[in-house]
Parts: sequence; structure tokens; C-alpha cells
Amino acid sequence: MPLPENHPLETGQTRDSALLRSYRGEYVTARPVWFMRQAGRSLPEYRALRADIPMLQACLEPELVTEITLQPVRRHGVDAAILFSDIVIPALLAGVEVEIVPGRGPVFAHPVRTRADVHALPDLDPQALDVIRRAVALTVAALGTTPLIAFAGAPFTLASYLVEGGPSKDQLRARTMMRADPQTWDALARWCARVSGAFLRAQVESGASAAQVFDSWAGSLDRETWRRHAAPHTARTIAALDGLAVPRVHFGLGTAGVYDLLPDLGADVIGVDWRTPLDLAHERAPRVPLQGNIDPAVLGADWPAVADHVHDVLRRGAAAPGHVVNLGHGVPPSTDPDVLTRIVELVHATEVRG
Ligand code: 1CP
Repeated sequence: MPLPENHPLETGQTRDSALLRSYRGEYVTARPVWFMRQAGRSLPEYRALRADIPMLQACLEPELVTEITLQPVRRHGVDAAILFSDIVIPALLAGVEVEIVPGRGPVFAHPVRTRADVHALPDLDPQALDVIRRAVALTVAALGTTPLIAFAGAPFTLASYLVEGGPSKDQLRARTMMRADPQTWDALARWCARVSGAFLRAQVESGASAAQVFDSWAGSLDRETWRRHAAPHTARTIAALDGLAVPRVHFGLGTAGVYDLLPDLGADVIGVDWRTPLDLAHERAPRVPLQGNIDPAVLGADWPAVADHVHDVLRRGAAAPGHVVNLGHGVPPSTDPDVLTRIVELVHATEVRG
């Protein structure tokens, strides 16, 4: 099934935006910019709205999702919105018990560690995604010509929370499952790919103009293990978008060692973390537009240091077939939001020659 007729890419509303043009590798004079975790605790207006409502409950209230998604667009003038949601939402909608514990992250009531645990995971009823469809439709209508980015967690990243039961330093239990019981791992990763894929597809069908898969923790695997036990599942998640003509972005931390493999998995754009200079990322994946990679740590420095670093990122990204400016990971909650606004102004005011 192709994109619906009223989709912003079909009506033309977002088709020629700087974001979409850059994701397609077309030349734009001023680079588009958005920030991972641009909605969230760095914004006082977000903290005010979220004061009395738990994180995951907020994600299931379409009006609230729309308002929170739009806050950074209004405040900073970024070139894209990303849906206010979380990678664990499809698990929650399938009926898995999970909450986001403030200051910690997602915590699952029952960690998934055995074959029986994996087989007991409930299927995601497609109707359960209606709340996401409503939230996206409302958000897209309010955004007008600003494109919305859909997202989902890659199976290894989502599964690492399910297996550990919560955040972990090095995803040790999930990595052990791959080696100790590869069949159970495979069944779990397939479940994650199904629910994440359905979540991603629902957002795009309802009006998102691009899609990003957060393979955030992929860098804790060596290349061969990633290729064997994680990449096929990431590819399945991306393939859930088959038939829907939107750009697909892959983002991971510490994934420079697999950039060359990403286009074959269906990624059209590579999200680069702060550790890999964009000129080096471009050498590793020469035909692919890049996204990134301002070091989130610089946001706490004086403005001249920030501006210097942003210029360096623009210079290094210039050779890539397209460059969407972003951070190398999410906005730290302690960030002064005015710094983000100034970065947007600086990026928009700087002409880059490819
Ligand atoms: O207000 C709060 O206290 C909740 C903090 C918060 C927010 C705002 C969490 C908990 N999730 C989110 C929203 C969120 N999560 C978005 C929204 C859109 C935006 O970027 O503005 C997105 C894209 C995510 C994706 C997400 N959640 C990822 C992938 C991105 C990444 O950071 O690598 C991951 C790993 C999660 C899990 C998660 N959810 C929340 C936290 C604190 C974490 C990370 C926990 C950990 O460190 O393991």
C-alpha cells in the first residue's frame, strides 16, 4: 500500500522542505537542523505540562503528544519535529508492563530472560496503535509544512531493556542471551522487530515524512556479532516500511565500524554520533547523506566554543551528499534551551558549499 493521498509527501506540503531534500541528497544552501530529544526536560514548558502525568501516560494522550512535539519547533525554529513518544511504547501497547522511572529510564515489571518468557510475549493488536495514529494525524495537521519524523527502537536496543528489565551499562544480559541461547534471542528480536516495525509503519501511514530507527546500543556489539544477531532484525524493522516512500535514517552510538553495511539494511541516511568526524563517516559510506554530529557536551560551554564546534561540524559534513545537522546523541536535560535556539540560527545563517 502506497502513502495515502492526504499524506504531506503526497500533497507536497513537506516534499521540498530542507529536511526532505537533504535526506534525498539534494543540494540546499543552508543546512536543516533538529535535535534528538529536542522535546523534553531541557524545556520549562515541557516540565510544566508533564508535572502531573507519568511519561508513558503522556505518550498516549494525542493532544498532549501534539503540544509537546510542537514545543521545540515553536521555540527553536528547527526544521523537523520528532514524535513525542518512546521506544518502549509498542511493548506497552502490546500489553507488556513497563514504566519510565524518572532519572532512570524504562523499567519492566517482568524481565524477559527465558524461552518461556519470550513465548509468553503478547502480540500487538493493530488497533492498539490507533492512539498513535490519532496523535500523529493531529500533530501533522498542526505542523503544516514542517515535516514530522517517525521513530522506533531497533530490536537489539529495545530487547536490551526487556532482558535486563531496565537500563544497563553494557547490555550484558542481552549479549549473553545471543551467545547462550541464540534461538531464544532470535525469537525475542523478531518479536521486537514486529512491534517496533508496526509502530513505525503506523506513524508513517498517519503522516510522518521520514523515519528514524534508534539502534542506540548497537555499538556494544562487535561487528560480526552485530551483523549476525542484530542487523537482520534492524533490517526487518526498516522493512516494515516497504511500499511507503519515506527516507529511513539509522542512528546508533559507536556504530562507525558498521557504516558500510547500513545501506544494504535499508538505511538511506546515517545518523552519526559525536565520536566519528563527519568527513570520516563520509569516507566509510560515500553515497549516503549524513545526520549529526554536534557533541552534546559542547552545549555546556561558552558560546564561542559552541559556534567553533558547529562550524567544524558543518565543514566536515560539507562533502556528504546531504547533511542534516543534529547532535551526536540526545539533548542533555541540563541544557540551556537558548543555546539550541542560537545553534539553529547559526546553522541557518551559514552557507555551505558542497
Ligand atoms: O521527562 C522525562 O523524565 C522522561 C524522559 C524521556 C523522554 C522525554 C524518556 C525516558 N523518553 C523520552 C522521549 C523519547 N525517547 C523520544 C522523544 C522525541 C524527542 O527526541 O524529542 C525519543 C526519540 C526517545 C527514544 C529513546 N528512548 C531511545 C533512543 C534514543 C537514545 O537516547 O538513544 C532510548 C534508548 C530510550 C529509552 C529511554 N527512555 C527514557 C530514557 C531516560 C531512556 C534511556 C535510558 C537509558 O539510558 O538506558
